[in-house]
Amino acid sequence: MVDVRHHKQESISSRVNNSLARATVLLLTYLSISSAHPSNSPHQLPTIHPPPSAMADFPPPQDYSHLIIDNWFHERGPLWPGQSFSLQITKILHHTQSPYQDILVFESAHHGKVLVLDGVIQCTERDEFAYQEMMAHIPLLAHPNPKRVLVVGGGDGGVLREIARHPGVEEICICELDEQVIEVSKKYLPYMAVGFEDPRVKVHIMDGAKFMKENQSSFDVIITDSSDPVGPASVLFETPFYKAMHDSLREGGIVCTQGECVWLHVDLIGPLVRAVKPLFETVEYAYCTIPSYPSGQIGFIIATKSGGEKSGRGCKEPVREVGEEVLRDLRYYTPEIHKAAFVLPAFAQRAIFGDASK
Ligand code: SPD
Repeated sequence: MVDVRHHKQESISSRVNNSLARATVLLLTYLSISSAHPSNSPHQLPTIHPPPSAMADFPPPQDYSHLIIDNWFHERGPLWPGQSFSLQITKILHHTQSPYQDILVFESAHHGKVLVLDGVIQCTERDEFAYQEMMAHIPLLAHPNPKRVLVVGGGDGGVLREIARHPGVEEICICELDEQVIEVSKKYLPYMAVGFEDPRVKVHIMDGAKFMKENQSSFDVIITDSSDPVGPASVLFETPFYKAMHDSLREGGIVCTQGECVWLHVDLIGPLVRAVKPLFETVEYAYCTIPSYPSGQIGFIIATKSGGEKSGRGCKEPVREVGEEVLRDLRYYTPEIHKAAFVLPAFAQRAIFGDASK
């Protein structure tokens, strides 16, 4: 006899899988078509744009104006059900939809300027340094000699600003899909977009996975500064993307990716860490506190490729000293907080690594 309940569940899940597969095919088809045109900035390589026919296939972005009520922005979303963080708006500086997403910049009453993409806070002037410093300095200082660094996403420039503090880094590539995020950040958020001014920075307006495929065994550190796994960014939280990062690393290379929040997302983080473990020599998780992200915390998945002089050591301790003049300018990262960031509360340690003692 056919178990109707099981059959029904199966057909629902196969429908979901089919639509996910269709969406992925659409996205990949879209991302794989590109053409080059020159850029105006002296520091940028020629930028690469999809042709208009491909743009037509991309799902139109939604308008998130409904999150603004009586001069307050309310961050409501499916990844933090039943809770909402709100900021008082004193002035809306920019609100448009790019071909990819809704882009909002506003001046807030107590958090300075705020960048919001598809209704989700990406950075506030008051606390952005916590995330950007940790995301950049943990992998860079866990690597003995990083020369080539890739940033995937990160169009506001904040992570670039932090990487640029490292004199030993020779080249910093950034792959950002949405050129408008870069333009808007340069106009309204110069304290982060200053990162684009470093002459070592090369900008590629294209899909990170495609870029990595074309640049195998090329980078010492790859940082994926993405938004959350809803819509186009969801592929960045899947194993094929980690495989692409692994293959684009040099021996002993390190990846550091936006790893969501243990209070809200251990059910996403645990399976992802376990899924990518066979690809890398070490896979670890660190976090920082940051009041304007959901539940006040965000983490990083940090993984190393085998080989290199520090093989097998993982990233829990810095292997180089950062100069006094650099440390003086940092507001969150210290060598002590580098180590402390990997110490997880018991529930998170168990859920992600299955062991509370480490
Ligand atoms: N929940 C929001 C997570 C946003 C992470 N990316 C922020 C980009 C800052 N450069």
